[in-house]
Formats: sequence, structure tokens, C-alpha cells
Amino acid sequence: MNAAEINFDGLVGPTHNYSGLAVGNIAAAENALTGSNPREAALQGLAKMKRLSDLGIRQGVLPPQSRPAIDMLRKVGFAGDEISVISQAAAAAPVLLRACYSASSMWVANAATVSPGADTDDAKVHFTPANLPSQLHRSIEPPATSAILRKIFSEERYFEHHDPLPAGLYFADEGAANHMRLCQDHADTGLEIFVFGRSADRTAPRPLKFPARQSLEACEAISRLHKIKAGKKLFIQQSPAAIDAGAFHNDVLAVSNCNVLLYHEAAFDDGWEIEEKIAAACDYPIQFIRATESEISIVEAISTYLFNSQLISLPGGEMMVLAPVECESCDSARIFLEHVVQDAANPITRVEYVNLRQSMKNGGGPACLRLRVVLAEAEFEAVTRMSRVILDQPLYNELKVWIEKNYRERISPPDLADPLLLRESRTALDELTAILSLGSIYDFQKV
Ligand code: SUG
Repeated sequence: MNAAEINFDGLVGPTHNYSGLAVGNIAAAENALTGSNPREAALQGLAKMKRLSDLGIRQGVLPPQSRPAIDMLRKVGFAGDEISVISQAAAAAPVLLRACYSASSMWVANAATVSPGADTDDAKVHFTPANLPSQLHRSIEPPATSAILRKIFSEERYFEHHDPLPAGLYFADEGAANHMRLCQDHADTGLEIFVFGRSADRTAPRPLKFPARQSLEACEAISRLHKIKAGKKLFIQQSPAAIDAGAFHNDVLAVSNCNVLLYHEAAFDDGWEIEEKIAAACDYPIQFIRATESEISIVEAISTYLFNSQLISLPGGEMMVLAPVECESCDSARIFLEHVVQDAANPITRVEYVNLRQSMKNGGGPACLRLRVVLAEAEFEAVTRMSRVILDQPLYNELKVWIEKNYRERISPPDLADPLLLRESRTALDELTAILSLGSIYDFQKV
């Protein structure tokens, strides 16, 4: 069967800001309450999509969620018209208001876990939106994520949508950021690797400083719901020390593509032993590219987001690393990547650097901004029949004009109390649904 991996990138929303909300995310904490540049952020994200599309790789677009989340404010007792809800919250609960304004849905690696049809017993593509209970601002996302995914991947004969797992930390799930897939070719049945930070077993190791965002129980539940083929799943624990060092998701220290796993030696609780486990579960050779602490320290790996690069198959069969520009200016990261490219034993032949500084300042690198969906040709066509979310030159041009017209150049923390921002965001998103032929997906469009 012919199938290809499509990166669906989250468009940065009009309220992109730095509120220091994400516990355990060092970049977000360091940039808390500084001014942001939503227009630049959205253009940087769009430029990344365009670059990959220009390389001949299919690229999708996912719309941002509508913010501020007025519903959330109403649920906790703020009443009256929308403008009055915002001004009351600004006065009485500024932290909550900031959470309701977060554009965090841009990091769609946390939108859902996706299993391609080649991996599942019923040959359908399975989606489970992440419930994201560990951070308040992210816990608001699941219902809209679910609605957006159901709309884009709507043909029931191909796509199976599950509800987010029950809310609460027992089933804490952060989606694809803690999920990897190894295979010979994207079209083949793969080994799905679910990476968790903690489990209900109280004797198991846990981080001491920062929350472990993904639970083993969530991984197990998703693997059951997705009907992963027998022998084709593995559960691996993140190193608690790595979480405490700031690796709040697995994709901060590891990235896979086809038969390649690129990771930092400090990423997993079992250290290198994961290589044996993984190799034993695959009947084809896996290329492990492991960075040692002496090549790049875990501190630099986290500050540069080296392992949050995208590892991409190019149309010619070789692979490319799309790394954040922060890696180019860090000697150890750049030299490590140069060695990877020079080493003929692996299929990686080139590195490109991408400027995503606006997202990076909130702890979101290239891989955070994309959700990988492997689609067979008929499934891909089903997506293109329903909406216009695959990037081509005309869509790129329209999105660029749309961002330039609708996004503020700058947002400072006090601007979140500005009622005009609500109106501007809605105008922008209303126009976006028309551009992407998505119909009415936002609650504000339904009233
Ligand atoms: O959940 N940052 C996000 C970054 C998500 C990165 N995703 C992956 N690693 N896949 C988070 O920590 C910061 C928002 C703020 O503080 O304003 C934030 O939510």
C-alpha cells in the first residue's frame, strides 16, 4: 500500500503570548510576562510549513483554537456579557485569564496520538485527542481539538476518533509528543513506542521537581483503543532526572523517523537498554543515533531543542534534520549534527535550521508544532475532499496575507484585558475557516 507521512502544523493563534504557565518548561518560565509578537510567530510557523512543502513533502495546516476561552471563565463564576467576563477576570483572577488566553493549541504534537492504518487491527487510522490535565491552560484544549480532527478526518470508513481519556492525572495524556513510531517505510506496520513519565505504581521512579505529564496508564489505554497489532507496541519510561532537567515531553530529548531513533543518552530511565528492547521488537535493523553527555550536555540539549528537530524523509529517500536556529549558534549542537550528517552509516544527509524563536521562547520547537499523520492515498484524498488544509502556493499566499492583516505585531501582558483582542481574534478565525473550507468549527460561529 502506498502511504506517506504528512506533517500537520498548528497555526499560531492571534493571542500568542508569554504567560509562564507551563510548569517544568524552562523556556516558558524564563520568558514569563515578556512581550510577544503574534504576527512574527505565525509567519515563522508558516515559513516552516512552506519550506517543507517546497521540499516536496506533503504539509497540512491545523487551525488554532479560539481564545480567550470565555466558557472556562463562565464555568468558574464570571458572569455577564463577554467583555464584562474578561474585565472581571482581569481584576480578580489574572493568572486564570492568562491561561484562558494561551495560544498553546499551536503545539499540535500535543493535540492527539495518531496510529496509522498499517498499525491497527481494523486498518483504520485512529485518533485520540490528548486530555492534557497537567497544565490548566492546556486542559482547555481537548473538546475543540476533537471537533477539529473529526472535521478534517471525517470519513468513517477510514478514520476512527476516540474521546479524550477521562480527565485527571491517572490517565494524563500529552499526545504524540510522547509517542514514537519505528518502521521500515511509513507505509509498513510500525512499532509504536509509548513513552511515559510516571505510573500508578507508587514504587516506580518519579521526578521530584517537575510534573511527569504522561502516565503509563494513558499509554496502555490508547494502545488498546487504537487496536495496535499484537507485538507492535512498547512502553518506555522517560528518565525522571531528564524531566527534572526540563524535558517535560519525550520529544524534547528524542525523535524517530522510519528506522532511525535520534536521542540523548539521558532521555530514558533504562538508558541505552531501550536499544535492545526496541531491536528485539523489530525484524529489521534500527539505526540508533545516541548523543552522549560529553557530546552535548542535557542542559544544552534542552536549551537548544536539538532533539525537538524534525527528522524527515525526503522524496529521494534520504533524511533531513530540520533543527531550530538555536542549534546553529551552539557549538556542541551544531558539531553533533555535522557528525550525524557526515556519518555514512545513517540515512541523514542534511541539516537545515529554522527560525521559530517566537514559539521556542515558550518551549515549542519544530517537532512540537507538528502532528504526524501517515495516510494511504485514499485516506489522503478523503482529507482533501472535506477541506482545504494541505499547503500549496495559493493557500500559503492567502494565509500570509491573512496573518499580516489580522495579527497584532505585539502583545504585552496588560493587553490581555483589552476587549478588542477578543473581537480581533474572532474576526481572524472566522476568516480562516473560510480560507480552509472548514465550515463552522468554533463555538462562537454556532451562536
Ligand atoms: O505545554 N508551552 C507548551 C510547549 C509545548 C511543547 N510541545 C512539545 N514538546 N511537544 C507546554 O509546555 C507555554 C505557555 C505559556 O507559558 O504561556 C506552553 O504551554
